[in-house]
Amino acid sequence: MKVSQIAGFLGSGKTTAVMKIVDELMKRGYKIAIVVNDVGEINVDAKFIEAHGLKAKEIAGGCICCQIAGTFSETLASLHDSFNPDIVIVEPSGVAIPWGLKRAAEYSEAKADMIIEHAPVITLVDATRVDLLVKAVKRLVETQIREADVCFVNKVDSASAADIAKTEKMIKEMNPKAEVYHMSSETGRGIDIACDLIVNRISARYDEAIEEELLRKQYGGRKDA
Ligand SMILES: Nc1nc2c(ncn2[C@@H]2O[C@H](COP(=O)(O)OP(=O)(O)OP(=O)(O)O)[C@@H](O)[C@H]2O)c(=O)[nH]1
Ligand SMILES: [Mg+2]
Repeated sequence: MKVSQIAGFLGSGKTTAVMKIVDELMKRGYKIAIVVNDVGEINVDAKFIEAHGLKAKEIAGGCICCQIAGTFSETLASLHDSFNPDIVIVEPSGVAIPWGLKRAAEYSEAKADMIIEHAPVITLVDATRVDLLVKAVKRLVETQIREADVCFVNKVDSASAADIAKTEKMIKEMNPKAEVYHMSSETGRGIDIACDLIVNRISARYDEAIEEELLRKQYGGRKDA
């Protein structure tokens, strides 16, 4: 079972992009599940997803959507046993850390008879709020960017050219290895690229040494910094 994370800070456009990506993947014939990790009290995402007719049940074309109940690894295991999707698209909470989620996903292997494959970790970066992100939540944004395989400069339909360039530069500085593309769920830009990446590519399994190395680069060695 393949697990695809669409990460990004609060409000970066994850849910909107996930819905577009799921539509496209279903058109391509894949059986898809969505897991939303919503830590908030008011569950805006579930409402949004319900408005699209995807409430925790199979719909035409084969998609199931559920909110995390219990632990993430149990959710994945039970999704596998009950629905057996080709790909699980995960929208982590806006403050989740990608490598931690990879590890949690792999825990599910012991709970169901399956192997987890990771799609490339995709992080969305909101180009319309780049200044705010750098000022207010730089560390978290940096972690999400550093741990990504691919970053999408998002909302390019409503960001200025200068802000798009600034966002790209920030991503390149924080993670020189990341592939960078543009996305707009408004115009559909980047959605096909995201789907191609999810379907065709595989990202590394969780590796504590790599996580330590990422944290060392970012925080100078203290894992709890
Ligand atoms: N202009 C523009 N606005 C967008 C785009 N994608 C999302 N938005 C808007 O950005 C806001 C947040 O979008 P969401 O998809 O809810 O973002 P999210 O990352 O899921 O948010 P949380 O789950 O709360 O962290 C909404 O008002 C969307 O309509 C885009 O491509 N362009
Ligand atoms: Mg959301």
